[in-house]
Amino acid sequence: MVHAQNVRVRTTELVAIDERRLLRRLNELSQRGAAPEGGITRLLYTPAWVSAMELASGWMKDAGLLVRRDAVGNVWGRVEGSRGGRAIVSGSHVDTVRCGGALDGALGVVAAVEAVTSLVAAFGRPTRILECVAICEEEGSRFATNLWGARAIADRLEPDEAARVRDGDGVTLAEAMRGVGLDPARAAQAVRRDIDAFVELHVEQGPVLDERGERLGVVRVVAGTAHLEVTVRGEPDHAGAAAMERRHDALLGASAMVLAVAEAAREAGPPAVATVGTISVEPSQVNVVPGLARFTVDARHSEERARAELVAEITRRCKVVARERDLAVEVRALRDRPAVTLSERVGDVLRRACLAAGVTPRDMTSGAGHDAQILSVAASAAMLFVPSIGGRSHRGDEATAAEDVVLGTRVLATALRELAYEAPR
Ligand code: HGY
Ligand code: MN
Ligand code: MN
Repeated sequence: MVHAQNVRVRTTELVAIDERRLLRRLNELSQRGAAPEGGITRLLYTPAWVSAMELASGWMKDAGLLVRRDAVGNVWGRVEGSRGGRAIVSGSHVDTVRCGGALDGALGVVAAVEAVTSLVAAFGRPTRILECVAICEEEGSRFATNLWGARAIADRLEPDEAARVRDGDGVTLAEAMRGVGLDPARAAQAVRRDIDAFVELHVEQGPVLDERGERLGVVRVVAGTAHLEVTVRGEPDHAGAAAMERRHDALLGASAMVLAVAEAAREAGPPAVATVGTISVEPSQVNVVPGLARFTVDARHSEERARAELVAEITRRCKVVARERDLAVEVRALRDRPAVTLSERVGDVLRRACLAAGVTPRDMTSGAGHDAQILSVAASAAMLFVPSIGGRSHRGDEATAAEDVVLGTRVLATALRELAYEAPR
């Protein structure tokens, strides 16, 4: 159990952590879901995910925290504060993209556990409730939805979402929940209305810090993300008998649209980005002209009006291509995650902690989406970035220098100390 003494905590020096334990645990976690084809694939409610969650809850128990699994599978480690009140929380997501890296999400989970563990060991009981959380899912890698864990905490689940969304094998989210002992009917009970601040340590996943030789960033804005599904209908035809000029080839049309999507983002200029990450054709047979093609678009911008214009322009260009090629096209919105401005108050706590480390942090915009983006509706949310070497992420060779992993964790712990160990009045 946590000791009850209140240590006077006024210093601004950087909190010490167990660096070897931190790096060892990151490595242990990376073994959960190591994919034979390289990288890490840790998908929601799969055995690799269960194993990772058991690892994280074991670490929290070893620290003497109160550990519980909520109604969607987020795992919380809590130490009660001497003054109670709203909680100070740190964490990130446990799941990964397919063949992803060892740090996206995982760093924020392991660092939060290390920070809380080290704070309690050094300073005893905090004045505020202090929690670390391993969030169950953020990426949308298995099911046709994403940010499931954070949206459950923030009371942003869609009606009957668990019964409706399926994975590639047709398994519903609800069935998968039952498979790991969760009751989908209780998913809404994961909501938290008592969080004051949420702080997430995350790798930048872009090249800005690394290229400038800088070590820490504080995120001001997380870009908004629109996911679209574009369905192109033409006519299947015989690959040998149908003359080229007679065809209504859905895949040729979709291919022209895919190029148009990238052109629209390029012409909009940074930070606009648009990505076609999936495409499928029907009947998908070597000797049949595709009658149908379907692809997804991920379109992002840090300003909401500009993002709406980007989505509108992408839609317009797809319709122009369809008209020119005598095809039918349908553009359907799959999900929309608005851009958010994170908490200035908690961001300043992070900035002070960076200065305690002798580092002036760069103010940044995150092109990547994050749990903090969702949790910013339920708490004052802030994010700290450490460099991604070469800006690489969402790939097996994602990497951050060990000394930056350690620095980021110590700065996180220092910020949590200011938030949770208020100097006695
Ligand atoms: O898509 C994203 O930005 C996040 O990695 N899920
Ligand atoms: Mn990611
Ligand atoms: Mn992430």
